[in-house]
Amino acid sequence: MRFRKGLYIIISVLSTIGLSACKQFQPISLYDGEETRVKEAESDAIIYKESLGTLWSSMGDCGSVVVTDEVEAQEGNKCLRIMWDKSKGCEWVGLGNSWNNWAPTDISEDLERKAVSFYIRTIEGEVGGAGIVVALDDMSETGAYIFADSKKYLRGLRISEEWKQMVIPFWDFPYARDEADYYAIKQMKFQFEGGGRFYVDNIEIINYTKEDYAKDREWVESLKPKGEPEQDLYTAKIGDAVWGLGTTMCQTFIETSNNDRSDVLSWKWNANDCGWAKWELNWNNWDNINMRKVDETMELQLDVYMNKMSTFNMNLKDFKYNSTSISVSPEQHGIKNNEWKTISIDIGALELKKKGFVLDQIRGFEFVGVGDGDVMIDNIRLVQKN
Ligand SMILES: [Ca+2]
Ligand SMILES: [Ca+2]
Repeated sequence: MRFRKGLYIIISVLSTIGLSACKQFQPISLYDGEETRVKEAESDAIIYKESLGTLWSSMGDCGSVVVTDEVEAQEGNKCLRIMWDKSKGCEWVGLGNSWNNWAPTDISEDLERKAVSFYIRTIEGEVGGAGIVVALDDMSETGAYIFADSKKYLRGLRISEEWKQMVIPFWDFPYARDEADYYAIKQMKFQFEGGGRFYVDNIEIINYTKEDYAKDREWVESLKPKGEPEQDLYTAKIGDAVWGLGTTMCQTFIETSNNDRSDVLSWKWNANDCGWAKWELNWNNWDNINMRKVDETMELQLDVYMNKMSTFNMNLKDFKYNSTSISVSPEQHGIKNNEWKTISIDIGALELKKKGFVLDQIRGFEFVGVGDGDVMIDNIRLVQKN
């Protein structure tokens, strides 16, 4: 153990040095240097780099995993070509490898500072995501499984023929739910779902903090052109995107955190004797919001947590005095007390065009409390329906 600790310090120091030489969004590489001591660290971090080594795959008649140099690798000369079609009747398809010579690895202290990272590109064309579930398996073969959701983990908007990095933080794996023992992790696995044709390179464990994650998501956000169909209305740092923050006779509306989330909107109101339990959200600096590409294939989603059963309305408005109201209530959306729930509102059903909305001059949502209520709201977004 003492040796490992020492080694870790060496790695940390070298990583820090390495980092300053890298571009901001490059992963911290543990093995760039020529020093042999650094090379020893490979077993701590690498799942796939150039050759298969102990990487195993189980694809049956449903696909293949091969090392190839038929395209330019993300790093080095070779990458993996992975093709699968689970509908051909395989119960399980996937691959796996240890990053620590199959010894039990205690990641309990790394939960908030490491991540699984890999690079991915399509063989041809562009897709929104890949059916890859990443698992961290413990010594009893119980794994914590998480979907490699492009919307959360891809450093980019879509998977294309360009290499893009997918980074899945250790802290997001559901160890408790899946009863996986993070004191004794044996290997990382990919489980493939649906169908896919991708190249993958540099699967490894990298240093990665919540600050890194926040920066990555902010950067991805900046890639989104205005007027795109998918829009984030609120995830964190509400800033000037709302009016109505603070405490009045009718309500207390603040940005706060609760046990398992930071940066959520907390809203308590009593509109029984008072007509001003409301706030308004504009996610384009109080300028025109372009919803031209937001059509019936899309839905509005928000995460809602009710400290007590509450009903409120969301009035969508444009700058031309058009308005339409959406009601949110426990009965309509199956919301239970003290539990986060993602609710979806069908945009098509709002019939914005029919109502004469000027779709590139949207003002935003006005939230209006009914009776009295106490809710938290997070992750308001416009997304394609599944
Ligand atoms: Ca490679
Ligand atoms: Ca949030």
